[in-house]
Amino acid sequence: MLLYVWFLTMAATARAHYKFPRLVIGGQAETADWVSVRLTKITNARDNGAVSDVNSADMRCFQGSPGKSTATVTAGEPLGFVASSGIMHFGPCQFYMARVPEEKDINTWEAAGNVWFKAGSISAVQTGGALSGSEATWPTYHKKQVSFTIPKNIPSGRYLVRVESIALHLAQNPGGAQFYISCGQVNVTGGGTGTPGPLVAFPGAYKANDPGLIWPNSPPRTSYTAPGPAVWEG
Ligand SMILES: *[C@@H]1O[C@H](CO)[C@@H](O)[C@H](O)[C@H]1NC(C)=O
Ligand SMILES: [Cu+2]
Repeated sequence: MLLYVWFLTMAATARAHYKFPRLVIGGQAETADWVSVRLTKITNARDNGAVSDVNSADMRCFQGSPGKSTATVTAGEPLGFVASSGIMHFGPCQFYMARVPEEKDINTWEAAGNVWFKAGSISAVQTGGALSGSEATWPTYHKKQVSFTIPKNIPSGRYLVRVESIALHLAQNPGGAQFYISCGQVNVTGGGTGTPGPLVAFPGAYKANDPGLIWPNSPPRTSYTAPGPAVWEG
């Protein structure tokens, strides 16, 4: 009986997790799984698990294998990620981009150091009253895909695009937030002459006790700011 309950609990836990294996380009075309998105570690790619240590190198791309392919995208157009089995926990979804240096291979470039700027953030919506763990507060909760607009003035070229869904349901204490992460590989065309920033590092950009990584059960929160720098508006 105990074993049976344990098994049901584990199965429910596994179902509640997710991953981001493919891109949605221009609001329509979906790439195949793990082709223009770097394959994540088996804990995510097979088991749908999350990163919870903000100091881990897994905070970068949760990467298991090098990339394989690069998708062509257009500045000013939407770029999305499909959440395989849906975004099953409440919290913000954010998008970061890092320009691949000219001399580097996009499939193997590590994107270490201060190379990432925030390109999009879908965070809590204050609709009056307290914020809660509901779809009304978190627009991405239970969605099958999330997207942002590639900044119009971003210089054309090759970029890694990092999607991050921060799950706050167990984040009552530092270290409880979960990060569902993967990195797409894109060649941006039709860009401009902007200078994206500020640039931050993963790991490094977040601290376990950042207010945006803590979600007290009570009293209910009335405001929330997602962690990391401001979105570069281009
Ligand atoms: C990126 O797109 C541009 C414009 O189409 C093209 O000239 C360039 O070769 C592409 N680069 C890569 C690495 O695909
Ligand atoms: Cu989960």
